[in-house]
Amino acid sequence: MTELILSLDVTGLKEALRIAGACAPEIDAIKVGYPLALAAGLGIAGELAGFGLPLIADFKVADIPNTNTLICEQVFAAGFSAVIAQGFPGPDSVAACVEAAHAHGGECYVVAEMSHPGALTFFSAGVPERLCEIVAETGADGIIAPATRPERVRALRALIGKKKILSPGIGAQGGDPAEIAPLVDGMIVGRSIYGAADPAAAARTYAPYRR
Ligand code: O7M
Repeated sequence: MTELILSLDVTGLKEALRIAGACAPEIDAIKVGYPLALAAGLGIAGELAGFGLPLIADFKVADIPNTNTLICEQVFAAGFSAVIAQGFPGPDSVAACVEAAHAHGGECYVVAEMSHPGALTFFSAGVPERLCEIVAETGADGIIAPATRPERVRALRALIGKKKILSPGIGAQGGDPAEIAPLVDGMIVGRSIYGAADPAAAARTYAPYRR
């Protein structure tokens, strides 16, 4: 099953609810990041709950373990079902997110490699591979890996086995859904859906890649 995760990076509450409502039948989850959470507050999770979809908090949590715990407690108390953490602060910081997520029946994903060109400045030379080891060590639920580099997704899949891969970079960043969908568990798509004149119709174009 390859899920379609709408990255709802809009900054107006009404716009967010309109797009989420229109797209809900066509998608499997909604990812909320800083643009919408900073604009609308963490209560956005409660506002979106009515659509009945899993809500992923993309706060790329990257602090010391105690602070990560405090952040994740807020995320899950607000009603999110998953959180995304950075792995580079180290295994104890990731473990804090994983423990908070699992204590609430939620999930934690770790960014293994980012999708933009400049990501290779630091997400290279064995770093993503080491981050996958941290995912295994901490019991995290999966990784974020770049749809813009399918060959890297294949390499990271070999390391993480059956854990989930959620993959951004499709559409606006050039990633091809036909190529990436068979490799991953979730396609993260933002602008090419929420920026379309008809977001629901845009979301429907991904239907052939949802297995
Ligand atoms: O489809 P887009 O390019 O409009 O949006 C992609 C979304 O995925 C957007 O919310 C980004 O912040 C996010 N993202 C990336 O684009 N690249 C990454 O490497 C990682 C993420 C992400 O979701 O990290 C959890």
